[in-house]
Amino acid sequence: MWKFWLCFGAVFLSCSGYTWPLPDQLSAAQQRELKELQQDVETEIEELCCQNELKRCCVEKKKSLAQRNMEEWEGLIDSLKELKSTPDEEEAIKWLEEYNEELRQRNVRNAEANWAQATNITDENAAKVVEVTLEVTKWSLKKMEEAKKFDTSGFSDDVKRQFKMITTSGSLSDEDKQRQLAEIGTELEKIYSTGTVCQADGTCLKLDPDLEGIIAKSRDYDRLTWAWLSWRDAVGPPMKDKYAQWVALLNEGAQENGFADKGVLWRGAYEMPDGKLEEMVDAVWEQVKPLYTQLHAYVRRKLSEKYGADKVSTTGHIPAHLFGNMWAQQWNNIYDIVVPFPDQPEIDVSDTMVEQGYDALRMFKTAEEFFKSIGLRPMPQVFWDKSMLVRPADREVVCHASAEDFYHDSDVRIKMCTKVNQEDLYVIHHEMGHIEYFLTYEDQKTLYRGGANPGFHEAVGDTIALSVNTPGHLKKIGLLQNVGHNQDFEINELLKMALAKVAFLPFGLMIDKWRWRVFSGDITPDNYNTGWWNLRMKYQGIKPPVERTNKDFDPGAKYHIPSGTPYIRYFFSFIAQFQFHQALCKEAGHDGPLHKCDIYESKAAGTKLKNMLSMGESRPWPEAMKAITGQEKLDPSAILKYFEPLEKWLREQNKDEKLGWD
Ligand code: KAF
Ligand code: ZN
Repeated sequence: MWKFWLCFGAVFLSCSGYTWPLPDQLSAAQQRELKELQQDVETEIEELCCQNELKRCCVEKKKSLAQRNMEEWEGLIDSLKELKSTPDEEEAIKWLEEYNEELRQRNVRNAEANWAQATNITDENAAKVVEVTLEVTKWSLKKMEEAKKFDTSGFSDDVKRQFKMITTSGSLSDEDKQRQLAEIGTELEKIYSTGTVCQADGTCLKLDPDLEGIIAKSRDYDRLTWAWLSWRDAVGPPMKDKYAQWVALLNEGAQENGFADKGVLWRGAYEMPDGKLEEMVDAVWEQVKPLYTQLHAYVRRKLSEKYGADKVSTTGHIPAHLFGNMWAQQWNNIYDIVVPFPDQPEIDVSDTMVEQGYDALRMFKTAEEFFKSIGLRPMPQVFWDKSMLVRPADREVVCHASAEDFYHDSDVRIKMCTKVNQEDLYVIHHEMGHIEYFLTYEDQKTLYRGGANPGFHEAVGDTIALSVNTPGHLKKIGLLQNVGHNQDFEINELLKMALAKVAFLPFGLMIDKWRWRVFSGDITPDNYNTGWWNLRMKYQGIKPPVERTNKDFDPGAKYHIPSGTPYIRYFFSFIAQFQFHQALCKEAGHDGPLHKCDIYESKAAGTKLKNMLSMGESRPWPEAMKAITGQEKLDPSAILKYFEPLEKWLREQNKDEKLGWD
């Protein structure tokens, strides 16, 4: 009834053709389960024998493995036969199969419409996005009603999970309101993406690369104030009323479906009882706050020395426009101002990249090479054919980077306005992490083609970039010539990392604290801006460089607000990526300090990562966390360990400083 070919000697070695019995009296789900087991066994056999050992002894090994697995296999079939699902569940499974296929086809169209608009902003393309969104809503509502007719109480966990996903919705029932919501969404994003600032001499500047470039490079206090303020004045006020309408409609949809507000639904992605997510991130923040406070005090002192004590007090909030980043979310662009040991070898590679003639394509190839080196997939041809890697000259586009899954034939793409510098090399790794996740879970059911939670999706590329950005690795790929081997160099290295990672944490936390309160009605449209700045001041210890009022709408100047993208995922990611990094480094056999680890070429680390990625969204995130780190919790001990030497150094530097900003 079954047969398998074994490896016969080195020359005629063949690993395929391992055929297993699949009894047809089993349900579709059971057959699928068996097929999955079969695949696992085959992979194991291939890895054990045929890839590694082209030797005769492989035959014996394979025989015994096959024998053992056949016993397990037959046992499994017997137990499944006894456990036959009920006719109801059979029907539900069949319904789900059709659902997943139709969902996939709709996702294809949805992705195409979004892509067309994001890479060519026109009224026509916007109208198409609205139409497709309305179709999707209509279809999901219909399917939700059908799904509710099943009594899922006796179904298996996997079937229940899918039904829960299908029936959790925040859609409005009224079609006019659905349309209004979709239209406001595209308008807000358009205001942001097409926003420009014109100067007295008639030249007009875009956010990317012009205004962001000024904030990153200029060291002129007034010029910085001008760029900071102009961007906010250009896009904030035109958005404010629309944003309030948008919030009201989202809340109405949530409430129609039995939720208190849209924030509850957003937090639902983490599958924790409401309130627990905020509790978890607050607890994590409390643990990393002492490190942030040290970094803040050190940077504040340096900025005060640079711009004068009249501009930057050494005891209070820091003006928000001096961090080299439009939103003060990452501070690495002012590394030159705060560098602890300027005489140590340079660690920023932006200039070298330009000198070596890097362009966007070469940067993407560099990133791809790393992913391949640990055994992840190369970018498919369609990726190179269809991605948008630089800003096109002839049309308006959404320049904020993104990765898109088109749900067929490994069609995956990145859209980005790449500039040749180290920051964008990092963003490329970030985006390619999304792509690797897409490719690794592409065989999952459509409903499960997502991250274990949204934070996992954000953490993949960043985890890889933690290796790439080590001076050791940058030297390996020829971007650094000299690497110091002393404590001063290490402090420089860790400080640069902290400017990107630690500085981000309170920003990553406050954005959705603001939105959760906006959704709950705690912060009303009259207080949008005050509420925003209260959180910026409290968590980040920064303040607006000029007085702001509630006519301003500074939240709108950050992409994720007009685009309606939840943000707590990034806070989660910035903690989790250090946990992942630590686990993968262990797998790669790294020993020594965590910040020196580079998992380049470690197939063991790659396999560990791949196993987690392949789960997609099929299980609650703590299980995925366990698969990669061995424990289930979001845990800041890895990031704290990583920065331990820096924290010690900062404490010493700050011993005479007043810490904090109240
Ligand atoms: C992350 C890393 C470094 C710095 C800063 C961050 C946070 C954040 C920021 O403020 O810039 N980073 C991004 O926004 C990167 C873009 C993205 O990859 O996260 C992108 C955002 C996006 C764009 C359009 C629609 C929705 C979200 N996310 C994705 O492309 C994405 C998200 C989930 C699954 C697949 C792709
Ligand atoms: Zn991302």
